[in-house]
Amino acid sequence: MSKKKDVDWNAFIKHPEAQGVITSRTPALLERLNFKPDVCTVFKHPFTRLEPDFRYLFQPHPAAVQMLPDIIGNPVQKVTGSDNADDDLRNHYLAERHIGIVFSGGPAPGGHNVIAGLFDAMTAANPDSRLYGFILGPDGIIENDYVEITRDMVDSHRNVGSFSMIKTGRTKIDSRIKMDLSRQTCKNLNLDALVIVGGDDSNTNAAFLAQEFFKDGIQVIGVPKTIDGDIQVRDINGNTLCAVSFGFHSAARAFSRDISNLCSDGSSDVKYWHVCKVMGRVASHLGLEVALQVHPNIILIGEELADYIDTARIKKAEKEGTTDYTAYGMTLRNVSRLICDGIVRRAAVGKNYGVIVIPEGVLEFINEIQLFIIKLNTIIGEYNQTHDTDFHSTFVTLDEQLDYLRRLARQSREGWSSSIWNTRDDDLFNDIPAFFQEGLLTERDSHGNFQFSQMETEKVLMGLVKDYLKILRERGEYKIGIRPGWYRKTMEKDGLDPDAYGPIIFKNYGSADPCLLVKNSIVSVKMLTQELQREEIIRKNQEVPAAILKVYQASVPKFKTQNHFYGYDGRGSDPTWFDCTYTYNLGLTVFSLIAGKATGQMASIKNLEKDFSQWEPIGIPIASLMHLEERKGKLELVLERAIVDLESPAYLVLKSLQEKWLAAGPGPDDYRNPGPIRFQSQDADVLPLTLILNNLGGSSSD
Ligand code: FBP
Repeated sequence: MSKKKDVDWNAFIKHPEAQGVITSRTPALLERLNFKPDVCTVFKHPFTRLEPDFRYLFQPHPAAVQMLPDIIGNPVQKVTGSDNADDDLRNHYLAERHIGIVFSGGPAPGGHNVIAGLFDAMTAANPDSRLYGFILGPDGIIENDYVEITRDMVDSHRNVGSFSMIKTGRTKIDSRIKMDLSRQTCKNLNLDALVIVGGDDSNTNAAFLAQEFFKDGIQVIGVPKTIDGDIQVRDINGNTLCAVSFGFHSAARAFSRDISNLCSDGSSDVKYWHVCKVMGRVASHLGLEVALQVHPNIILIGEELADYIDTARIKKAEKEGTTDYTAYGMTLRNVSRLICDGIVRRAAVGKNYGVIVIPEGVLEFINEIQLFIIKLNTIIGEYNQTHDTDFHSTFVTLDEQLDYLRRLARQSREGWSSSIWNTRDDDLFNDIPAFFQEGLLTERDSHGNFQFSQMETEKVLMGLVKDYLKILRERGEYKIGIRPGWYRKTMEKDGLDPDAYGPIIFKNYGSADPCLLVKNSIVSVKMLTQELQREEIIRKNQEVPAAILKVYQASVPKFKTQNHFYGYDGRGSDPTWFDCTYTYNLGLTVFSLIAGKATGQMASIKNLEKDFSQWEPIGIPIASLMHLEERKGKLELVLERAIVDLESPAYLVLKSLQEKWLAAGPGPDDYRNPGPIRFQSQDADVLPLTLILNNLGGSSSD
């Protein structure tokens, strides 16, 4: 046996070439760190001022007027550049400041650039100013856990994705004690302002904190973050003040890149349907953007499902003098039929593969599921409010939870309580698979939101799809189309006359159809044999010729799926040019709002959907954007989320191209490859496609 040589591993590690390839400071990272986003024209001036812009009007909710009296009157504030400053502006603008910043909710690409923009602006105004980052989200404020953000920290995170510099969390500052602890932290740090970078719930929190800290003189500014893209602000006249939250574009591009790779793989190996669940709690904005980027064969848009009206059912009910409520909105079964239709049509032209995009929030738009979600939110919320312990600690297993629901149903049946859970709910709930029940009963987040990303939506839908495809196969309606040339070659190779067998086996033999379809009545080898014998092309007891068997086997579809979930990967992606530039300018806007003495405002950039030269930094009054929504079983004042507008150009374009993307015809698929995430501003599709298309419709700002 040969003796092993002693190897000096350290020599390898120290080798300059090894050092070059194992360093975490890759060329791509260095390029990002050195990238300098463009700044809006106003920021090229030494000072900025705020000018109230009364052209934009809102209709504040009475509850907001009552609960947020000190910030409800805020107007939209326009940030303007100024070369000169009077003493008052100079003193205030250049003052030494202490500012705290926190990330709240899910990560979104671009967050670090908000910090970078704010840091650069505040230290340019006064190098002694300090920026504190609260660790792990709002918990950091409550627990006084923070870090002072230094230039080195900023420089090593410029244009880089994730929220890793100070981390994030989902805690809601929603009780007197949490408010008091937060105030204490802000006072300890002598904060002039607190910046909350978050989604709808976090900006809701920002409004309540702005109200709470108003008398203390601590300003609170929100920043619109969420990959979901559901923070979009228009005034009552439809003027767009915030076209989309940051992070949306980068996440959509990250998902699109991966899904486009699946399109390439799928159309090469032609044996799988790739089922892609795409993040986005509730609204389908991400699904819509991804579909425009990639052109998948099938895409569901939740908002469209809720809008569906079954006219045939309505007419039938009218004739019978009744009302059929199930005719409004799609059921899970309807949706699965829709998917099957696409699969069967593609199979008929020989394409037994494809890509389906399912937004994670579609369940919210499916009648029967939405009802369960609302009822269970209420039951869990009520339980948590009236007991010392919470629902999920008391009822740990699914059986215990089902048992509790059963008790509620019994109580309501026997009339001892007016529980919203009745016997019918219980029966329907018991009909759904256990993993789905578990998903619907899963713990709500701290804001009372249903956690769609924990649901195996695609598994539920595809389960129904598989069941229905089986029925269609048994009925002979789901077949793979056979290419006529291949059929002819296969037969002739075995010395058989294709024209003699063709009319017996196929229902469209001799037609101009691109593919031959085996007759519906032939759904097994036995039936194929009987048909050939009946037509006397083979004798009784004679076996089916091998070539015919081969053709028949090729027409029998095997439905195989691969499920994928695109969510957390996109949240951690590096930002696109759009998000790098958007967020850096948001950071600069935050400083201008603080220097301009604003509070209860959300930093925003107007005209995002237009050329960069037209981008305009503004502050939007958060309190005016709030409405009442069901949370944890109660109505709460929260920032309104935007869902997909079914009249928007982006949606209408998708609608008109869906048939083309299904590609249930002889030609090739219409897949689109958007390429990798880059930050070159000259790319044609440098903005989200949804924004580009919606801008064509003139639905944006003046
Ligand atoms: P934010 O609204 O906080 O930005 O989070 C959005 C999101 O990424 C959703 O798309 C998704 O449903 C959810 O967070 C997942 O949350 P969690 O991180 O708790 O699993």
